[in-house]
Amino acid sequence: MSKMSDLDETVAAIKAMKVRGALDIAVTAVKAMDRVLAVDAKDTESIVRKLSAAAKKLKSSRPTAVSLPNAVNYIIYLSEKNRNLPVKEFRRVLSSDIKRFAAEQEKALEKIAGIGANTIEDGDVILTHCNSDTVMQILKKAWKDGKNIEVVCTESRPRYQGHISVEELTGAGIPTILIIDSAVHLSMKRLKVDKVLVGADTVCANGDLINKIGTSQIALCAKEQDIDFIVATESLKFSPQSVMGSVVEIEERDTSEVVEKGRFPKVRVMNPAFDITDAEYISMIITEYGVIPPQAAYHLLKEKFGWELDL
Ligand code: RUB
Repeated sequence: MSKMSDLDETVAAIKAMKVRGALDIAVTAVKAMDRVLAVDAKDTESIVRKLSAAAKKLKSSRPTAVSLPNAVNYIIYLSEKNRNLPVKEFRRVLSSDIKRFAAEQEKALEKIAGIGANTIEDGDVILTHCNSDTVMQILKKAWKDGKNIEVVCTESRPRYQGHISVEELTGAGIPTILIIDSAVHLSMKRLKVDKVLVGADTVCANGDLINKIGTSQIALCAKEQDIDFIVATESLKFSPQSVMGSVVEIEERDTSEVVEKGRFPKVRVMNPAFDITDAEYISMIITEYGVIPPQAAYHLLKEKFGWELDL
């Protein structure tokens, strides 16, 4: 069997969720593009073509988190802008732009951790779903700032990303409670949850949130119990495509993640990986630019993605 290329390995790792979480997926993808720059090529045009083919493959690896196309399209935009440069110069400029872009995402995460920690109060009980690096950074920062918090993690079936959150939080010394996904409503009451804090795969122009399956049910429970439902996300996860009317594709994953193949031969098994939470259930969105209401998503998009939107 022939050895997989570096790019194919990255695509396979994202598909298999060895690399997961919207931000990590985006940063891993642009780093793979940086390595494409180094492959043999006689002129700039052939690298531009290779980058564009790589972008297509990377974007097809997982369909829902918009951070992936946003990041990859940005690198393609830069490559188009610089395509008249001699090959050596093109490589140098693009590679440093990619590194700058990846570093900016790290900085955005750090900034959000600081802003997010300010929204947390001493004694808060916070419920989170799945595993968002952005949420983890906020919780760890709040804890480090001396806020005595307790975190409730859902399992997040079928892939149990909640276990990753539990490991991270307990590793930082934060008191943590693990619940099954269907115990959210009961636990909110029993554990006196003060806030829900989740990450994002995509934020649409109308402020709707797309995140791990089950998020929208948690938002409904929070609304019913008058608990703040807060989203933490880098601006990279806002969708310019949604401004142009596109609907975000919800990933359907293999049903073997839910039940072994052939167990219920006459049953249609479904495995949607994400769902949509209506903007009206969201109290605020924490971004690296500060805390905004979901209704401000369109303005942030125009500001941030002007280069792509051409509006
Ligand atoms: C992960 C998920 C996370 C967001 C945000 O889904 O829904 O909440 O991606 O994560 P999956 P982050 O496990 O299917 O990738 O803040 O790390 O970008």
